[in-house]
Amino acid sequence: MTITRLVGYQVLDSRGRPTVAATVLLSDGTSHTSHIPSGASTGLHEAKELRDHKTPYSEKIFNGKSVFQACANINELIAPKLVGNVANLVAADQLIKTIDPSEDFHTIGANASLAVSIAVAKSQAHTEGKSLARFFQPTGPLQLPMPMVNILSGGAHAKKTMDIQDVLVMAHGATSFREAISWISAIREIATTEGAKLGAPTHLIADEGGLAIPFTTIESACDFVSSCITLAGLEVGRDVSIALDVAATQLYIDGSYHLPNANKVHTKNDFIAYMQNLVKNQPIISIEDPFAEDDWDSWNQFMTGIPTNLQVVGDDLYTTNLVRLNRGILHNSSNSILIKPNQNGLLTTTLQVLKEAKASNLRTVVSARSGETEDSWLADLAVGWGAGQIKVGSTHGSDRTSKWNRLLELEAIEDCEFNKGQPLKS
Ligand code: 2PG
Ligand code: MG
Repeated sequence: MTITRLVGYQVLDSRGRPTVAATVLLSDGTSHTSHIPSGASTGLHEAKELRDHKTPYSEKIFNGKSVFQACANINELIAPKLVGNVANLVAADQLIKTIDPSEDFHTIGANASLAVSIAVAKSQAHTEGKSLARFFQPTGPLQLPMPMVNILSGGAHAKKTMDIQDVLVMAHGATSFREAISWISAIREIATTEGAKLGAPTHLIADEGGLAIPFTTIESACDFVSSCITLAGLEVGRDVSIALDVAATQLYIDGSYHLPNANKVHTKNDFIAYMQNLVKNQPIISIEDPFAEDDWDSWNQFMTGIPTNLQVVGDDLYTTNLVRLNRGILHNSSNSILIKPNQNGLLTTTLQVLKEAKASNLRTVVSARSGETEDSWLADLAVGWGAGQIKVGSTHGSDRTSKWNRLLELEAIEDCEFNKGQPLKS
């Protein structure tokens, strides 16, 4: 099918902030739209989102956060070269790279590049009569990823009610995706009731639909979530375990790690020892960004003293960038990577990073951002790319449920297997 129009325009994300949308119109009269997410705890090495505080479009109403220039780049730079072509993801991504050859898409904006990349992928999938998941994996049973779901939020997602960004759960004892999600939504509901008993405002939710209950220590937050798992009638460690996103780049100031709620400042060596004890003493099976994005030494030292099978995930460390991933593989910095397409800027090169990680036996966790929309393409990518896990925030808010519900739909209508391949730490 041929592209007859490509239109970039501004829409709103789950934080009520502007974000980029792109719609491809095809010669059969159909249209295919993508919405782009946006982070709050963004890594320094991410591909660059273009916002109008740096462009001539800068205006007061969105305080420089509008994305009119990124949309104009789609309409003025990319559309004239794509219209008239057959919808083809690989060709579109190559074309975008010739329009902005910079490594981080700082010229046109990674929000512009990714919007087009996804809209073209959806268009090509449609042309081939497939869902986006089946476009990437045409035959064989689809693997449904293990969900990693937010219960408590802190850090940059909840005005620092906790020092760390997320306490999440993984229902590794569940036998299907729907069972995992139903267990977790029960735990999330119990956390609301139990949090209210502590006097927390549980009717207010954080950026990713999690509860922003204040906890002074990481241990007390983990104990709270463990008690909610038990109250749901599930066994901690057997059915459901804890995952953390420390988002430690946000805690790192002048070479030390600052935990203001715990009233502690740790040297690097202290913080490594603290993290090693934490993962031994709590039912934690996965820990993301325990150290800052460029503190490579701490990552490497941490990896030498951790329980077997603990999952150590690099998010800000890698920023879905092939060069940084290869450095991490070489130095044994982690055994898992978070994959966020908007940290990279294009679908084809994001997939390349995921494939490289898999080839090096790193576990892959496809992830949404804290600013999301109702678009559910991430769920299809996680499945079509065979990622082991998916993280899209909590079970609240249609920006989050759109992804869970799409995965539930795929489980209901497709030939699927649930990816339980997550050995427990010992
Ligand atoms: C993260 C993400 C999603 P943000 O750190 O993993 O939780 O947050 O999108 O704000 O970077
Ligand atoms: Mg993270």
